[in-house]
Amino acid sequence: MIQNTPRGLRLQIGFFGRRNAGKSSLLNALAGQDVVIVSDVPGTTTDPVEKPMELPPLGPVLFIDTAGLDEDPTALGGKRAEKSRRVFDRTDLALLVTDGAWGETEEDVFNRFRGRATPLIVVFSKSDLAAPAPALTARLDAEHIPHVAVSTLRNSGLSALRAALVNAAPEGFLGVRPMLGDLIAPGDSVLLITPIDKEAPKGRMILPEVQAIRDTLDHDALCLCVTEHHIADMLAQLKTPPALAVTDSQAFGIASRTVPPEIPLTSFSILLARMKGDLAVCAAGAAAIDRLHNGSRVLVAEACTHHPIGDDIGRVKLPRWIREYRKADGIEFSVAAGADFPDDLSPYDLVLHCGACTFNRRAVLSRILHCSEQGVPFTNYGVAIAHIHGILKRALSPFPDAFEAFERARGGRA
Ligand SMILES: Nc1nc2c(ncn2[C@@H]2O[C@H](COP(=O)(O)OP(=O)(O)OP(=O)(O)O)[C@@H](O)[C@H]2O)c(=O)[nH]1
Ligand code: SF4
Ligand SMILES: [Mg+2]
Repeated sequence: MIQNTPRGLRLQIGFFGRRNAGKSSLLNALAGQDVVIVSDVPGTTTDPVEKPMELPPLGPVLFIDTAGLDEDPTALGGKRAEKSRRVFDRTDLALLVTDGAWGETEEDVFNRFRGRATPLIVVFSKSDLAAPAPALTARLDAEHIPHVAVSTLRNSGLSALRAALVNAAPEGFLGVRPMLGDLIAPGDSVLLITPIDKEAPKGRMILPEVQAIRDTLDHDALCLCVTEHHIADMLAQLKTPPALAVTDSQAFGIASRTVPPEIPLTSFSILLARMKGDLAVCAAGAAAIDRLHNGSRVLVAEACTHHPIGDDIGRVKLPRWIREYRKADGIEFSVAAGADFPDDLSPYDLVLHCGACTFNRRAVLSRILHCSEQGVPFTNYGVAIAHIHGILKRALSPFPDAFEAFERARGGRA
C-alpha cells in the first residue's frame, strides 16, 4: 500500500552541494540504511540516485542524491553537475549540504531555490569536525532559511533535521487527506455510530462526526447515522451491508458486539489519528500501555484548552480504565492542555493525546516528532481505548500496516 505510493505523490527531497560535502552519508543516515556509496574520494556519486521510502512521520518521500555541483564545467564532471541541476526542477524540498564551505556552489543552490519559492534547508554536515560560521548562520536566520547541524558520524542532529523537514514540507504533502473516502467506493454505505447522551453537545454533532458525514457525501457514498442503540435495527433494514462502520470510541464495546465481524469497524478517533498524525506511531504507542506500572507517568495532552468532553475522557475515564486494565492504581496522570505541551518529556512513560480535532497535521506531527526525539511513546485516546478494551485488532482492521506496528512494538521494541 504505502510502498505503492506513486512517485508523483511522494515528497521529492533533493540533496545538493559540492563534492564530498556529505550528501550521500546524510541520505543513508536519514534512510537508516546504506542506500548510496560513500567515500572520501570527491565525485563518488556520479548520477542522481533515487530512493523511495517512508520517512516517519512525513510519510512517503523520494530522496534524490546528486553528484557534486562544483565539477569543472568543461570536463566529464560538468555533465554530471548538469544532471544534478536538472533535479532542481522536480525537487519539492531541497537540502543544501555543506561542511561549512560557502562559495559559488552554495550561493547558486541558495538562489535557485529562494527564487523558486521551493523550501530549502541548509544542512551543516560533519558537525563533529567544525561548527558553522556565525556570520553565515546569522545571514540564514535573517533570510528565514532553516539550518541544522548534523553529524552522521556521531548520529547527531538527525531528529532536528526531521523536525525541520516537517516544518518546511509544502502544505499539500502534510495537509488535507480524506478522513475515510479512500476506504469506500461511490455508492457504498457507511454506518456512523454517534451516541447522543448527556455529554453530547446540545442541538449539534461534534466535529469529527460532521467531518465523517461530509467526507462520506463528498465521496458519493450513502451516509447512515445511528446511535449505538439502533445499530441492529439499521443493519436489519439494509439490503447490502455497509462498506465501513465508524463509531465513537465510547461506544466501541457495543458497536463491536453488534456490527458483524465481516464489516470493517473503526472509530472516529482512529480515523483522525490517521488523517491528522501517524496511525502506525499511535498503534505502536498503545503497546506501551502494557508496560505501565505503579509509579509510571502518563502525560494526557489535549490540543485545545477547554472541552468538557475531552476532560471527561482524558482526565477521568482513560486514567480509570488504564489503572484498572493494568491493575495499578499508582499510575500517575498529568494533563497538558493547549499550548502547554512540555519541552521536556523525560518524566513520562507515555504521551496520551486527544483526537486533536482543532489541530492540523503539521502540528500533530511536530508533537509526534518531539516525542520520538525523546524516546517517549505516543498514542491517542481512540487507539488507547481500543487497545485496553481488547478491540484494537478490529479497529485497525482497515489499516494492517498500523496493526503490524503495534505487534512489533508489543514484541519488545518501544
Ligand atoms: N567526520 C565526518 N565525516 C563525514 C560525515 N559525513 C560524511 N563524512 C565523510 O565525508 C566524506 C564524503 O562523504 P559522502 O557522503 O560520500 O559525500 P558526498 O557529498 O556524497 O560526496 P560526492 O558523492 O563525492 O559528491 C566521506 O569520507 C564520509 O565518511 C560526518 O558527519 N563526520
Ligand atoms: S482538540 Fe482535543 S481536547 Fe479539543 S475538542 Fe478536539 S479532541 Fe477534544
Ligand atoms: Mg555522494
